[in-house]
Formats: sequence, C-alpha cells, structure tokens
Amino acid sequence: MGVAIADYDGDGLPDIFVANDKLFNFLFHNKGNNKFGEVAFETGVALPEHGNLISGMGVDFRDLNNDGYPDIAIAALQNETFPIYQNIGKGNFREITARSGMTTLSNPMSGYSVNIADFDNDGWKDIFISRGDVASPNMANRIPSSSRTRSFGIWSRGSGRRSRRKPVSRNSHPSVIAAQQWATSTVTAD
Ligand SMILES: [Ca+2]
Ligand SMILES: [Ca+2]
Ligand SMILES: [Ca+2]
Repeated sequence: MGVAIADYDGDGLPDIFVANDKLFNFLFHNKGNNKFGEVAFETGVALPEHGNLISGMGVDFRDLNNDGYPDIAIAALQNETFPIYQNIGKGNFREITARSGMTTLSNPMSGYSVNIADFDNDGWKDIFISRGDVASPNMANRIPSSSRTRSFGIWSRGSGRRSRRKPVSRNSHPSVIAAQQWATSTVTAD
C-alpha cells in the first residue's frame, strides 16, 4: 500500500521498497540496465521482528539517523506496530521498532502515510504519520476515540539527549522521545 525509493546500498542506483498489505514487504534492488531483484528477506525487511504479517499502509525511505544510509519507516494498522528498519550498511537492515520506542507508541494506532523529515529543525529526523481508521461500520464502534483522528509526530534527538518524557535508547538513533498531535498543515517542510 506504499512505495518509497532510495539507494539503500550506495551503489548509485535507486532501489524500490514496497509496503504490502498482509503480505511480506518487497525490496527491489536495482541491478542496472533496467533490471531488479527482490531482496526483502535477505536484507531483513520482509517482516517485522514479531514475525506476523502486517497491513503496510505507507512507508518512507530516508536517513533517520544521519549516517548516510536510508532507513525505512512503515505505517500499519492498530495492534500491528509501525516497524522501523535501520540500514546498517553493506545492504543489510535491522529492525529497531522496539528499541526506538515505536512499538509502545504505535501499537494503539492505525496510520496511512509516513513522512521522515526534521520538522523542528534540530538536526534529527522526525517521523510524521497521518492516521485514520478502517472504513467499516462494524469497526467504528470498537476503535477507541483517542485513536480515531489525530495524526502524530515523533521527535528524535539522537543519542545522549535526555527527554522529559521517554529517552528510549542511549546509543541508537532515533531516540523517540515524544508523541504529539500535528495539524496536517504543519507537514509541508520536507
Ligand atoms: Ca542501490
Ligand atoms: Ca540511516
Ligand atoms: Ca528533529
């Protein structure tokens, strides 16, 4: 349900990530000469670490921790979490959803698009996710009102920065420190 393009392996050729709905994700490695190979499993981005298929509703593919390697952030539905895959170089990723705090923050939410940008201009990339619900008359009454309509942003400040709310990791980027409502009109700075 979402597509994002970045050169994840630094070979100068843009690659394509596809967030799938209840299927494993695709990562199409650009081999040049208009040829692609699907490498999601071997690079570590096919499934979340909990092993369950999720409803990938949106994705962005940018460098979250300023190391030069594009990382992957995915939006999904309630109780699925929004996975984050950190690019660790040499064409490999590791999932940092839990260690970044995103598991706790995102589990009650459904999200439909992802934008990675430094929204507060502190030098660290943040994540904006627009939210919504599955459009079903039977679903509407089962979803808590607190999770229905608000989009939210996550601020990251890198390692070593203490948060008044929740410093999640001492040595990993991003350190997710706050969830906050964002007005849709705010998200234009990318
Ligand atoms: Ca590439
Ligand atoms: Ca990175
Ligand atoms: Ca920031």
